[in-house]
Amino acid sequence: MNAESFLNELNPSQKKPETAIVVGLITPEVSKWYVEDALNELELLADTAGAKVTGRLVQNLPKINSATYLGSGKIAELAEWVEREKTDMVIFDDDLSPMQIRNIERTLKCKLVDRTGLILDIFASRAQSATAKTQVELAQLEYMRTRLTRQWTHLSRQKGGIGTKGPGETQIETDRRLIGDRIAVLRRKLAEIDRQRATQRKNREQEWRVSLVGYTNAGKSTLMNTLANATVLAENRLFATLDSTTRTVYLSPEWKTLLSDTVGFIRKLPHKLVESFKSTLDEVRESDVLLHVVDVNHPNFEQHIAVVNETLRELGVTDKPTLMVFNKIDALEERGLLMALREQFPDAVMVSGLRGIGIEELKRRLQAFIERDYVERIAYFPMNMTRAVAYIHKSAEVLDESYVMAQARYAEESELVTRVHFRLSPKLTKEIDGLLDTLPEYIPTDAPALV
Ligand SMILES: Nc1nc2c(ncn2[C@@H]2O[C@H](COP(=O)(O)OP(=O)(O)OP(=O)(O)O)[C@@H](O)[C@H]2O)c(=O)[nH]1
Ligand SMILES: [Mg+2]
Repeated sequence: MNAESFLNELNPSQKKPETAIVVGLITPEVSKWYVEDALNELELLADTAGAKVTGRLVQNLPKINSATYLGSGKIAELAEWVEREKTDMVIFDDDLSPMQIRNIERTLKCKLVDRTGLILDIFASRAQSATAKTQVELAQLEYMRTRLTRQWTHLSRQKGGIGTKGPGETQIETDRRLIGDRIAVLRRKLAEIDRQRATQRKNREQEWRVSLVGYTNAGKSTLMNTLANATVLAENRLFATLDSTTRTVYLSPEWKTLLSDTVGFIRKLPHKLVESFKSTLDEVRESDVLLHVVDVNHPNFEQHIAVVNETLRELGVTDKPTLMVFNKIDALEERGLLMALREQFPDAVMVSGLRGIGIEELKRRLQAFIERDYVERIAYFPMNMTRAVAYIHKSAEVLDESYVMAQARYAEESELVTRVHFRLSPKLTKEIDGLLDTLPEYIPTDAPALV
């Protein structure tokens, strides 16, 4: 063992980061700009995973090479580069097929990583709670299994087909079975978590539930902290948040909602990962309103908005009332930009979660957004039902209350009753209408009220 590796063993944090080259492809469907931006993001992902990007390689091809991803000449060039600089790994912006991996491995003498593998790695190192860990492990195994399966079919064909099992195949079959067993265990665990969460959510059915959604690093957790006075981890790294956290937020002294922060989205987020995170993302699926947080300083924020909408669609969240929240306006270089944004996106609320700018406006807009769905009722209560009237005061917003003369159906004379005009959340209509159904049916008479 040389001195350097000895020191590394002693103090792993001193370890030199692994070096990486990131690789992307421009094709007629994927523009140069898109690839540049995707690679910037891939670098950020690599950095989050603890690797240091030392180079970038982009090729322009009419289509992805199904055997080697890049053209074979480019692969040879890359191999030389890796050799010369002693690069530890090459990270591909697209997911590689098992065949591509095998072919590239023949030429490139270093670790090969693709975008999904990288994202899964980050998720695995960031998962804290038991739920997040289970979800990530499931996604990792699903990712591995598809690769094994394809490789296995390939091997079985290579080795002469039906009935002739080579030792390699047996091993892979065993692996597949073990992975399959483990996946089944994890799925059962997650189903149990789902059940528990569903019960918890049922207890909160009558409360307004708002979820923060958005691209990773948009500032969701920071905004959560500002709105709810919370201390959720927020940092300048991708996927700082993997679990959902729920806090109470007062939009005004008498107006309470439950706000949830959750995992951020990214382009090409692996399907399996989205699926595995179902328990966490149920929070989003079952909330009443979404706050879609956007980092307007990002040069590609509009594309980020599209990716988030696409991911939501994938999750089956399509018609949720959504308020766009344009964040980090404090960092906009010119005031003119803010004006332009306001003009282009008149419905978005402009805030800075970090500096607390626009937060009151956001609360007001959110409240108005929720109140749009409120329903109005007018009810007449007999004088002895003071508790019912008090209950209306407690659970709804009373717009007007007065004493009037009214006649109950089949009654001989009119009597003095309390007339209450109120607004209530659609979540309470069933309960309140149930209460109103127990009241006598009154018809107001024109006789003036006595009081
Ligand atoms: N300048 C500025 N920076 C902000 C603002 N809001 C958040 N940030 C920074 O942006 C980075 C990401 O913030 P987070 O709140 O962790 O973002 P997130 O959306 O929760 O990210 P993930 O959990 O990783 O998806 C942090 O470095 C924040 O300090 C803001 O209003 N202005
Ligand atoms: Mg976060």
